[in-house]
Amino acid sequence: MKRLFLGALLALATIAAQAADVPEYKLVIKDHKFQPVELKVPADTKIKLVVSNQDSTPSEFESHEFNREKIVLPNSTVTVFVGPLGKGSYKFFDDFHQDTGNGVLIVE
Ligand SMILES: [Cu+2]
Repeated sequence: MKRLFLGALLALATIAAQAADVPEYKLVIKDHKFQPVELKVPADTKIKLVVSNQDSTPSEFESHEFNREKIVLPNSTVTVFVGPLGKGSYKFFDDFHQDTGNGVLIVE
């Protein structure tokens, strides 16, 4: 019984450690624009993008270049895992506000 508990605890600790290893980056959507417009992230590394929409209208975080698409409801936050990506620039946009909502991941 005790051994089983210890095993479960170790498994949980391992999961927590793996999650903590993924570097986290924040993007804010405000007035249908991304802040920052250019986000620098490390090459060859899986990253966690936390996208917060501070507007009162829904947005859709999207990128053809790193192949992600996720709706961000008003005053809500979503998590998007990206990469690992090679060095370069990868555009992303707000599919619902393409005239203003544009940004780029600078992978270096
Ligand atoms: Cu879309």
